[in-house]
Amino acid sequence: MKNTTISDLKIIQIDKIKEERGTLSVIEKDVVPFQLKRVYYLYDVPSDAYRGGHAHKELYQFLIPVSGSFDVILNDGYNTKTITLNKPDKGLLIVPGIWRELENFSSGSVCLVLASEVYDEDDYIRDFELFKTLKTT
Ligand code: T46
Repeated sequence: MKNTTISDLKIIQIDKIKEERGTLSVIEKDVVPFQLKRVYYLYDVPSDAYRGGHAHKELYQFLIPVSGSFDVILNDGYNTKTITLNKPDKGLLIVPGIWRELENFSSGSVCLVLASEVYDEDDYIRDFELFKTLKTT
């Protein structure tokens, strides 16, 4: 398990072109520190639902609240931090080795995720006690 901490997480400003006819945001290849291999998005999430509840061994992800808002609770085995994502021009880079939980989704919210790898269930750690043990021993 990577020896990463909460301080390795980053809020990244996404360029935007604001005009009277609306705003366009763009993410080019140097904005995130990985090569994109997958995009997925969460939507129609009930306000009382809980997503995540795992860590990744190798995966980097960039989460963008393209609509609405939600909270991301992050844990590195020692410390916890909650970040509210609510601006479509600000995304959160989550490095490997960080436990994440997503909750408090606003009505109609959409979480777009750029990921560094294709889907691989073997990259997940879904047991928090195991995660803590791997991070702290
Ligand atoms: C993360 C948070 C933010 C696939 O088949 N392909 C995929 O690319 C993904 C992401 C999921 N799935 C399947 C696996 C499960 O049967 O979709 C189902 C739901 O996946 P999961 O329970 O992992 O969904 P979340 O929202 O709890 O977690 C997802 C990502 O898995 C995770 O990496 O950080 O969104």
